[in-house]
Amino acid sequence: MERKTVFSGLQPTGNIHIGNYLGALRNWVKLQDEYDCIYCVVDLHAITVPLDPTQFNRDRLDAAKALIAAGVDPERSLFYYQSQVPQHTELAWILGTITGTGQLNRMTQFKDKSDRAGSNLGLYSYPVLMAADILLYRADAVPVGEDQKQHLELTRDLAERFNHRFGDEFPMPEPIIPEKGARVMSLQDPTAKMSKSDPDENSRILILDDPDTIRKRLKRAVTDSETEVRYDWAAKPGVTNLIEIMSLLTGESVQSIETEYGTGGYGTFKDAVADAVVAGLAPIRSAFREMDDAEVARLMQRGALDARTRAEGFQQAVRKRVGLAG
Ligand code: AQP
Repeated sequence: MERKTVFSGLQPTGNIHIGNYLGALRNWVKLQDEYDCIYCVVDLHAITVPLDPTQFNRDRLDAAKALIAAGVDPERSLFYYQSQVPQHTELAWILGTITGTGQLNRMTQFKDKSDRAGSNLGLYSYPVLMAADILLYRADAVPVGEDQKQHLELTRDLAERFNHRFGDEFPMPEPIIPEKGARVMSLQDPTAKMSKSDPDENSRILILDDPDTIRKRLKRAVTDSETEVRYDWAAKPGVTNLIEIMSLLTGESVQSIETEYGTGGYGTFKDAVADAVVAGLAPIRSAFREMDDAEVARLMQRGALDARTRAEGFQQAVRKRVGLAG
């Protein structure tokens, strides 16, 4: 039986956090056993906010290295930089012509980010490029965190609209959202998601952070004025976030964490969460340090070459459908 296709992307903005890891990346790695996986460092999405080009170029390579260190296997998955496969932007333009501005105006991520970073056309049309990323390969499934649900709905709408207008071309991609970890919250404001672009560095733990930094950040994590370690998103979001992070990284159940740390005080509990995070991220840090930059750059070039060939086959069909072939 033919394997289903999975596509997902991650922005190389230099600070991949445990939200990205637990919400999306861990699923990427697991899915490689079963699916035909296409994973992309979505560098064109990242330049929608102001960046220093030299630093960004470094961050881009570091993101590729971090993803490989976390378990993305370029021998099993197609892995490359989005900007090196021009079919992504070509399809984004075509899909843009069938996207209503009313629908884009409702995208919550655009509203959040434009408030923080200022608005521009790239940020506004980001969800259309994301739809193109996914539809380009006719992906069946997309492993993402919960924050991307709305963008995936737009992708499905655009697929349907295109199929209706030009003939059946795109399958309907399904999100793969983990039951737990789909929305890891900020350590400083547990009502907001952990985010790369939060100006407060104490709000997140990066997958390459050293043990001291991890311990410091967790010590400072916002909890509440009670002392009980109990899983309750409504009443105790800070503590619940930490329980969930610990459970995901150790495999221990929420109930057994509650039983073990319930009345022992927040200090002891936070130390235990820090131990779990340090241990869970140690293999990624050490794999990252051992990696050779030139070798990764070579792998990314090879990935782009393969991706261009594959994307071009699909894109020819789209051109034909809209009258752009020949
Ligand atoms: N807090 C989170 N919890 C669970 N999953 C998350 N993701 C992001 N934040 C969380 C998932 O990580 C994948 C890669 O995300 P991205 O690089 O496209 O960035 P993003 O979704 O815009 O979120 P970030 O990383 O926090 O960046 P900013 O600050 O720019 O919003 C996606 O699958 C996402 O769902």
